[in-house]
Amino acid sequence: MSKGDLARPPGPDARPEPEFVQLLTPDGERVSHPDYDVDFTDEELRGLYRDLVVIRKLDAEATALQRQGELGIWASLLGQEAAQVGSGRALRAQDMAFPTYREHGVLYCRGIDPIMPLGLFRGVDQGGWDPNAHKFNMYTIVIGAQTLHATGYAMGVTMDGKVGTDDGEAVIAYFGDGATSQGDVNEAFVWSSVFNAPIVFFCQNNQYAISEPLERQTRVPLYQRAAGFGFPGLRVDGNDVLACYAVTRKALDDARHGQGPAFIEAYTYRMGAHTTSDDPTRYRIASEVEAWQAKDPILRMRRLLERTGAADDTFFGEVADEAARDAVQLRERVLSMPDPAPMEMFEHVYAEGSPVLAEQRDTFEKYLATFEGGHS
Ligand SMILES: Cc1ncc(C[n+]2csc(CCOP(=O)(O)OP(=O)(O)O)c2C)c(N)n1
Ligand SMILES: [Mg+2]
Repeated sequence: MSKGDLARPPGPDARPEPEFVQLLTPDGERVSHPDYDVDFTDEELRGLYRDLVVIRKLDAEATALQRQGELGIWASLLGQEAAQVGSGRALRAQDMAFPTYREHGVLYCRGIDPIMPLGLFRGVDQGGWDPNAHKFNMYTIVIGAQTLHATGYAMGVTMDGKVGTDDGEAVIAYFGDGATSQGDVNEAFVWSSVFNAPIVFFCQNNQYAISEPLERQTRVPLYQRAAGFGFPGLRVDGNDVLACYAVTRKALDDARHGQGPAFIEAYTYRMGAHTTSDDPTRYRIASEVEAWQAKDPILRMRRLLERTGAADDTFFGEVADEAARDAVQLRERVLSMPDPAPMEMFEHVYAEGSPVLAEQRDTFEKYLATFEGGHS
């Protein structure tokens, strides 16, 4: 067998549409599903549309800021807005979320000021915030690590007796398709399953782990992995905000009532680069991206609102203006972030300090002192 025989199955543009839960087609047509038919009021639909537009705009602004040298790096959510808004709006106030580095939309839906993670990407702080204050854990860059943190947290929720009622707490752990190959994630599945932890594993399958396509992570649909661990798994159209909301709400409610974990595979597509350090034209072709643009999560919501008369041009114009204003504000606030003094990076690393850190601190301090005028 030659190396060329390690053939890949067809890529995500050539594969037939997978089976998944869908409530809104790319044409903006509302379809029903026997298990997940949620009724949304016109106001709720307009609210979801607004969320999608605002986070896309904020995300685009952050990408522009990085391109202008104002952020060190940015991980864009372009294309994944529906997965994030749908699941993010499905969370109840008492639920706890564990994000990766890309969950800006979930963060926004939690009611958190979108400026919060920007200090991390600008390099002026270490991205620390109080997870309990927002019920939103810190951004986690170590692939898959947060699934174990979330599992431990969820086991703690059970031990605290906060499971089994309508106002019980549930946990959601976000991760990507690539992360499913990590040992941590598989360990999280085992632990959460055998301890019946109140956790929803929300996998945004955006088809790539940097340049590695899905075919290099799995030969079975990801959601089918759940069965082997002993909990339900399902696939949802990740570009359909209504379906993402419906399946996540149900899985969270089942978890809070003591029915244990669930795995949701949100089948979506990363329309931009992995991060601003990446050039996706090196590993994927334009026609693939174009095929997914036709399934755009925002476009289909707009079509639905137009089709049903739930919104008019005045509304669409107002939302666009609001998003633009939010983006300008975000920019102004990023530009006015003060630069920290160089030595500040050693603070808040450990609550009680550490000998290794102290040594690094001393070395760096001596190094800075070699410059004329020392440092502040
Ligand atoms: C443990 C670990 N290994 C490798 C990396 C480098 N890395 C950063 S993002 C990434 C790909 C993640 O892909 P996926 O889980 O699909 O998430 P996505 O970025 O597509 O949202 C890798 C390998 C890392 N951050 N942590
Ligand atoms: Mg991915």
